[in-house]
Amino acid sequence: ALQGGMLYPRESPSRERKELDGLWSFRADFSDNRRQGFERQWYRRPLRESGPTLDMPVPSSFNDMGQDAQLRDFIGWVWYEREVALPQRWSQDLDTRVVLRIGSAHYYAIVWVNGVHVAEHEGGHLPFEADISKLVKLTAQTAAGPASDFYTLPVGIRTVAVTESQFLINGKPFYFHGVNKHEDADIRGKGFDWSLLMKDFNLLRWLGANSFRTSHYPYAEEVMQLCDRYGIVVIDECPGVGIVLPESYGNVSLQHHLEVMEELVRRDKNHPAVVMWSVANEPASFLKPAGYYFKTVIAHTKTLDPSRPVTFVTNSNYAADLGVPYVDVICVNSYYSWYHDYGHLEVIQLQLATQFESWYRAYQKPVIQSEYGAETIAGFHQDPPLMFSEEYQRSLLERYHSVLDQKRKEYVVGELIWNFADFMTNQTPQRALGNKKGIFTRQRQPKSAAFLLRDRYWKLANETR
Ligand code: BDP
Repeated sequence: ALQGGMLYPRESPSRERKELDGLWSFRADFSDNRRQGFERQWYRRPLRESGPTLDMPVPSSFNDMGQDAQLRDFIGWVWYEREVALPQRWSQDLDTRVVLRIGSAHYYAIVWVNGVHVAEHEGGHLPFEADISKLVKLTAQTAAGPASDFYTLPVGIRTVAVTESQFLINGKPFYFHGVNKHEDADIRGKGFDWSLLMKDFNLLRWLGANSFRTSHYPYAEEVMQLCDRYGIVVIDECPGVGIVLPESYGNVSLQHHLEVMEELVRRDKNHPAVVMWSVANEPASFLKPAGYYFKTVIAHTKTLDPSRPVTFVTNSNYAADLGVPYVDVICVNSYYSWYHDYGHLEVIQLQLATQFESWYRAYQKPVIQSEYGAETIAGFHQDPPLMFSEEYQRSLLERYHSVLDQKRKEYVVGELIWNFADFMTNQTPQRALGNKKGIFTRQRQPKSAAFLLRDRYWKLANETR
């Protein structure tokens, strides 16, 4: 049986390799006998035509990807499908051998290419392969003629506008109920990972979030692509965080900032998910040169992209902020009863209402609560609430929400929790193994505030539907 070997696929001057890892379409066969897929021949047409499919990263554990217990516990046939565009010479050059290799598939695997059965393998772990040269050359004869250059770009069309008190998407008032994220996880840090990304998107869906801010830097392009597909609205932030020293406002920084905005707009302008640019987070916008600086960066960004509003995220005092006159939407971060008045949850409502009223009175522009939150160590419980306990985070959120509920009837157009998940930071006395303001842990398990937010976001989603 050991005819020929099975070399590990290595590239060489005579061999090319095409990686098929990434997002696949997926469907578990939940039918009673688990055999509906075979009976209805799901392999003959695109899987999505058979019924509802999920996006599933390969390689990954499908059981662990979502928030659905039925799939978490599922054992039985599952179907994976992926469309592949082959380099033209693979399908046209008659001497080129094309081999499909599966590194490992648990446990019994059947493989079809264009509806044709090409391989079957029992026992996971070990590789198996199929020569599909004939098949792909046959398909090539029947397909698109000679190609010069092909590129596909999924697009979506929508409008964005801002009035004195509203954020409009397609002419309809939009309320941001979402999160601030980070590209961060155990071990991989910011390293891109499909499994992590899918898990995060499944959590966003579970939460009922409709938006996030890419705090505090542009995220991987794959993230933006998923936002387009899943209808998650994005405030796209550049890495302008920490503009706090007077030197940061010099000409060299300014020129660089303009260049970075050019790069960001160039990369992300075709994403319908992006509805606003953020040019900075928490700069010292009360310093004298901040006025000219933000006027210039914002004006430049608007020339690059006249179709989207521009903002930066402030934590300065409304009366002292020299940059906010130039933004379209006021994004304010505040940490009442966390970085001030420690433990005094009862001051939040008054302070928050005053915050909103002051900004609105001064500028008559829509306002977003772009950060709020509390450090919370999962599993710490205290009642009455104490700082760092899950009860404190809940309580703080509830108090913010009561004010948001009044003001969103007027001019507040969004709320983004700080943060989606716990993340690593440098060491300071404020941080217990990193920033713990996540509503999920760094391992993506919910703290009790996540359930509170979930109820709220789904209510908000249903209200605006
Ligand atoms: C805000 C910053 C954010 C921090 C957060 C915090 O914008 O990056 O992580 O405070 O301290 O000021 O948790």
